[in-house]
Amino acid sequence: MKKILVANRGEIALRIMRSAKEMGIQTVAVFSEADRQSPHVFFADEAVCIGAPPSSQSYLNAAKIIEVAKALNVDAIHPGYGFLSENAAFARMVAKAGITFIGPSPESMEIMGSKLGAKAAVKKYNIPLVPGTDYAISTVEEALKVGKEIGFPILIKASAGGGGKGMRVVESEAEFEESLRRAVSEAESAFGDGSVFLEKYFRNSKHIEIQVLCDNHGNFFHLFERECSIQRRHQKVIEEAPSAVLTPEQRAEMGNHAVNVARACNYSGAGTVEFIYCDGEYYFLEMNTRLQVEHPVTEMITGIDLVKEQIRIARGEKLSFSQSDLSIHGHAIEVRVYAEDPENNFLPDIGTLETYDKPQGPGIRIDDGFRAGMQIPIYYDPMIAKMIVHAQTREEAIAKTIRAIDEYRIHGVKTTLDFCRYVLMHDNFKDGSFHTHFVNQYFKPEDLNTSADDDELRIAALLTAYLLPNASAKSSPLTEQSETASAWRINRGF
Ligand code: MV4
Repeated sequence: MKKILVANRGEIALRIMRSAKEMGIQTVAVFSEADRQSPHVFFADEAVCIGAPPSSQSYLNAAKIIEVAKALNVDAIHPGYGFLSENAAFARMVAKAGITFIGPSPESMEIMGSKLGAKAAVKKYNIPLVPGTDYAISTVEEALKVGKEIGFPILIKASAGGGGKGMRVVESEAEFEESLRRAVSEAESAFGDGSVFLEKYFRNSKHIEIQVLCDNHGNFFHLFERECSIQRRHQKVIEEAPSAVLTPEQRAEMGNHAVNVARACNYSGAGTVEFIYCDGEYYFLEMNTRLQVEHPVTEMITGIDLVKEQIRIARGEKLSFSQSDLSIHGHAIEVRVYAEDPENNFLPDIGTLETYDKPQGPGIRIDDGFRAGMQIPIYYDPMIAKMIVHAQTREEAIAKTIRAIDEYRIHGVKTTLDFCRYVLMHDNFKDGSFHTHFVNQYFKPEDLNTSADDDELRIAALLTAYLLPNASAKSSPLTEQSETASAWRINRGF
């Protein structure tokens, strides 16, 4: 494997290319017209523009990407996450072109792409499943019968859904008919497959997922868990490893179950098995057949470079370690820095990154795909960066993450940094008792106390400097506006 094309953009494209380069492998970037100035384009050995900014005309254009790969004599394609990463048809096209797809087989992707297919595949292993149906429900009569058995609330899920898409909560019998009809018709139009099934709805649950790595020589290993409950609208914002609530016994059990889920679909490569955790019990939900956004927290606690392992597995190599070689070192937290306004319902806040200064120091890793002066394009996910912090204990990791958030300087767009600080300082985050509804349950925009805009803060900083010349060791507020402004914000008791 001498040359890899990365069919992705932004931080993940760069992150994949870095590992490839360290392995002595050449890299090819593809990019849309909106990403001409992106770091991944400059980092790659070769880069090709594949189309207009909308994903459908660039990063989702499978035929174009394969055409570029063939023209440049590429040996393998890494899809990253999102875009074509879980598209079995794309994986087949890649193989047909004589190119290695860095990921699982199309068959594994298809089994896990169907939630009912996944339940059927894991049946022969004793994996805890959520009480509910392992078959598609088509009539209200069937649904009501199941409803009586498992009790309300019930969650209707689309078999072809996943990641929160195609779900509907039913609170009572009276709502069932209407909800079922809507769920089927939504699933039909969104996925072209109207199959839905029922599950007992666990209202206060945690989302815990297990990282697996599997080679093509019969090795199926797990790399412990990630706790991903802090999310809004099914978009995670803070993840950590390990979870604050699992016992060592549960960790080992869940790891075994995850490995069996991987076995059930003859998995190859890096994958993630999702569980729901409620009152000390856990149940298998679904498997994601790709590298996940939050994979770095696992890398930090295990010392394993997941992308390098993906590449080695795709080259046909055996994993060089065994399950007993793996252990957890310290604690890692990832905060996602989105160009979004937490005070305005987390609406994307696009614009130019006027200031972009990253925090530094031991245990801090920033995976990003932007430089100061760049525009955040409107066409894609508005994630600016992932900041991953590693320390000896959970408490130290939280304190270090807060310190690093305070050090991050971003101006020009609103970000989720202040929101992440709010979460990290919350008692329910500190004691580990938070659930997937943390944001809806606790967060109010007023909690951020950042309503003063930059101009107000600059004026306040000037006044502070004039009235209290010795209040701060900072230099002139005219040249250090942002520093002084935020120091003032902190002095204000924030
Ligand atoms: C659930 C659940 C509660 N009970 N299933 C969301 C993502 C997908 N992987 C499965 N998800 C869930 N499945 C049962 N039986 C809770 C979630 C869930 C969730 C649900 C509503 C609103 C926000 C949520 C966030 C994470 C997980």
